[in-house]
Amino acid sequence: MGNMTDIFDTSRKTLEDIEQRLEMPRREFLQFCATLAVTMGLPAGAEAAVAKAIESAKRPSVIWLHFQECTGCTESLLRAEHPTLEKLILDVISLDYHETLMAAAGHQAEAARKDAMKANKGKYILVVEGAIPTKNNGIYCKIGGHTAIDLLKECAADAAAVIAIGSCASWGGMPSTGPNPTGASSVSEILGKVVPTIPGCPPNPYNFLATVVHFLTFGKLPEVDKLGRPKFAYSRLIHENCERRAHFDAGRFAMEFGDAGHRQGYCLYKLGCKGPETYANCSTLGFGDAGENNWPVGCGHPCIGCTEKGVGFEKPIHQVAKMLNVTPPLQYPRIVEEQGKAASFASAAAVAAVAGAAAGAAIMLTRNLGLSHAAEEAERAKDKSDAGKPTAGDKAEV
Ligand code: FSX
Ligand code: SF4
Ligand code: F3S
Repeated sequence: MGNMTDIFDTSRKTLEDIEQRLEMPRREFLQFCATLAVTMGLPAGAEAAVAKAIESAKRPSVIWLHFQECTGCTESLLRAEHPTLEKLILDVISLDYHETLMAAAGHQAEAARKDAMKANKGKYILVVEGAIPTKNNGIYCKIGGHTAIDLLKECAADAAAVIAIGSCASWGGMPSTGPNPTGASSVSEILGKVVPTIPGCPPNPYNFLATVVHFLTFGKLPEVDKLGRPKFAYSRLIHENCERRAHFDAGRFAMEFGDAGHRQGYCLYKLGCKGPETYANCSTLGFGDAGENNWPVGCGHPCIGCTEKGVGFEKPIHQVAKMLNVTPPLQYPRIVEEQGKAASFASAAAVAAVAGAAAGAAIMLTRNLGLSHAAEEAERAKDKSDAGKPTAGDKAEV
């Protein structure tokens, strides 16, 4: 790890400078900082520290490697509007090597990587997009004559921090599923240690931006879980905060695409939505500022669990999700009083009412899922007896 005081220039610029550099009104800039602070789950007032960090004139060098993937991670970052990637490149980080975006090619590109590594030894952030093939000595992904395994190890050795972006780099992603013909592996597996990961196929660009800005603000990456996922983004199930959750609790489900329930925005659980077993903040943080509901379930498609190893690209799309818990959504009133605070009669009554509602919800849940699973069992039994004949898919009927 490099010395953080070497990485950041502590001389601060004024908001006027920022206004000019980012071509963004200062009000909008401060709003952007507040949004990132909220995304990171920082306490009120932290936006000032975020703003100061972004104002810093010296930007950390970023070397971005591409291995087995579709470049969707970079594409999703290009679609982030606050700030656009150009602004991010020019003002928040110094993107010194990125194969998709750089003009250089061939030997020039190789030289750019070596130069950036040498000039920023121990100080650069290494971002890795894509899985690393390991079968047959890693020959399935080579750049400039070097295998992805060797490139990753070489670049990680002198990095201040390594971030795996996208499900491919985080846990192997789509290339690692099925028979995994190339032995696609994650960054953590190759480096033999857990690195911060931003899974998603593609991931939400704001989770990446917030992670980098956390590094800029505090000189360290955010707190992560045992899989390396920043807790601010991956500690809750999608299902806990889904806008369709009330329909789920009430037992209102879309049964097939385009039916009346689907058109009315009912829950997509019976169409195979994996929100109940997928940890991510998709239901609370829309993608790319394109407006409300800009995420898979918001657009009417079940979540396929793209962030989650063992779910995304592994479980059949119409297979119903495993219910991991029945935690009420965040927007519901909490049901446990904080310790040390006396509960008033009114709040005790409210707690009792909510607890009752939660118990009722759990009963509804069990009842609805019971119906669903019973219907699926019947469907499966029917499929077995109809073996060989075309079936109606996995659509459950109640
Ligand atoms: Fe693609 Fe990235 Fe998916 Fe993988 O995102 S969107 S295949 S996670 O590495 O480019
Ligand atoms: Fe939302 Fe899917 Fe949960 Fe239904 S099952 S509430 S669509 S996350
Ligand atoms: Fe992926 Fe599901 Fe979010 S498919 S983008 S984890 S809603």
